[in-house]
Amino acid sequence: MQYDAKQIEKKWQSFWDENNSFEPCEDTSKDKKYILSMFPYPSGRIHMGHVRNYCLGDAFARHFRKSGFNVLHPIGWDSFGMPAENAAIKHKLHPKKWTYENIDYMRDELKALGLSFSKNQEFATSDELYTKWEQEFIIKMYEDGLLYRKSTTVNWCEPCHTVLANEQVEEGCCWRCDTPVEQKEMPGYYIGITKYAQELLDDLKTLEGQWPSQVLTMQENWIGRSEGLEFKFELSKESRYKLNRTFTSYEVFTTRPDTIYGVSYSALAPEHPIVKYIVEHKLLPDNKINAILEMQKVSERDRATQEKEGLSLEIDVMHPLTGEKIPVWVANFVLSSYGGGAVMAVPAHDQRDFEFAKKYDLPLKRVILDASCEDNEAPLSEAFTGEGVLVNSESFTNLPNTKAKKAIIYHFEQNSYGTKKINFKLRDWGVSRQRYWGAPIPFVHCDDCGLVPEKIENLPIALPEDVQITGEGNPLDNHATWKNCACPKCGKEATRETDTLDTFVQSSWYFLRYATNHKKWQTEGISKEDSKYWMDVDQYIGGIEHAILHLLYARFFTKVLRDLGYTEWPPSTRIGSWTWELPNNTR
Ligand code: ANZ
Ligand code: ZN
Repeated sequence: MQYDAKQIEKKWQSFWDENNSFEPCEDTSKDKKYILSMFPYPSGRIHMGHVRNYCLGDAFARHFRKSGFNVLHPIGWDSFGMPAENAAIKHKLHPKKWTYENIDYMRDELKALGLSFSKNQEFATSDELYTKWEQEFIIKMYEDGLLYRKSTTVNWCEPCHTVLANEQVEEGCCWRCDTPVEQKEMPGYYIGITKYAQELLDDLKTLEGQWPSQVLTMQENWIGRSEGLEFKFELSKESRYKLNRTFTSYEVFTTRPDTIYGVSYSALAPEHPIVKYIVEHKLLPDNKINAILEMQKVSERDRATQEKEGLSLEIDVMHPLTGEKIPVWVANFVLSSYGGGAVMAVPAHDQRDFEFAKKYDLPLKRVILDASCEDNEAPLSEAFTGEGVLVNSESFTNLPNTKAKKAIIYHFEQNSYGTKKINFKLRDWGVSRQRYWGAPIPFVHCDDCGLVPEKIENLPIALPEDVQITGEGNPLDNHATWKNCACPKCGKEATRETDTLDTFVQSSWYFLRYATNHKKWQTEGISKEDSKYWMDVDQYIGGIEHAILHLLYARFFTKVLRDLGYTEWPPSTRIGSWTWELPNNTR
């Protein structure tokens, strides 16, 4: 006998279709399994990566259905984003048409594979109802102080008149027109994920044995908690005078207070306010000012791979303990957005500081001795970063450096010179995109009232359909009738925000949309009852490329929606498990 795939499979696929064979049941007394495969971007056609991923999920779903569980195995579409706009530019197709036609095509492809997805729970993130809820969350976050607007440097392409994501910058040039990308100050919206940094870190422990350990490590490093000392460097009298008394001091953060007596210079980021002031007021010779301007042009990302570079700012600060004068430099390896954007440099014990000091002939002061080394007098060929005993450190001399760390922090605190400080690498999440095909950020700019959130009853703020997409500028910005509106607060003429949300926002809560019965969703949004029953996800299947951002944002949104009162299922942060059995939700 021959297996006639075309005929037999079609027959059963139709049977499943007609009988709604893969819908979860509403009986919440049954044990459940929520099997989730990362939803696809509707790029046009299913590829082998999709097949692999969705077959894995399907095997789980079918196994648990046969074992008597109530199984939620949904599919949907992560349907906002750049490729739809690129298709619009290239093929002159409307992004919406392109997207929804792709969805129809790909849905049929998935069906032909025999995958057992729920039909009723399907949705696309560009559906207006999904946008409506997302905009409401954004407004609530704003009211809670979790979402805010601020100016930062972004990649800017002048000919295209647009902001570029890091991924759209190729060797320093615009991916579209090949013009060198500039760094430009622009306002944008940020979500305060750093407020949840500690909780996001702590909860990784609850995922041990469930998520792959390398994913946990990657998240831990990304959150990047460091403990150390924060203190102020006081500018010398002459330097204050030189800076027209605009500055008296600046903050630095160090994880190595035990090396405080080894400081031989201090370095500021090229964007540090003092550096900016010096440039603005031309307080250095032209060649130095120009060199600083050049440094500022390079993005922080590119600086990481550049050779260490800097110059003396011709000012100095006082050592907080010895009162000795310390020269201040600007250096390209100092990040502007971390720990005050300034460092105390200890070339003998920090490799970056070492390389910089060698290059510019700055002094080296050794303050920690290597117990395992015979000759501590020999010149260092690289920084000594190991443990050891303090020397040349006044009353702290002879202390083991781990003890000295604590003792020195204590000494700073006692004398109000500084405080113990915990820093995170994690940065607030910039969610603004100057693009058309995304969820509009629901705010209005009013000359009198400033930034005003849209009224909840006016949501969703849907995208206008009649737009010209050329790749230049933001189509929403050029759409007068959409952009001009009434201020929700005072009613006067105002303008709509034209930025749209990063597509990662949509993928941060889609699992909660699925976990609500589709009928309830139409009227209620996320159902507390349903989400309590279905969450957590019992098995999540997807690519390792999402190990950091997506999984972190998803954990974060889960906490935020809980704190905003949209869900009340156990406040666990687990959205996935890589084992068969889930332990009880405990926190
Ligand atoms: C002096 C020192 C001596 C340091 C030493 C290290 C070793 P984490 O938090 O682990 O990344 N640092 C502080 N702010 C910085 C910035 N904005 N840009 C670049 N580097 C910065 O590391 C914190 C350490 O990184 C801090 O401790 C500081 O250098 C540097 F033997 O201070 B350390
Ligand atoms: Zn107003």
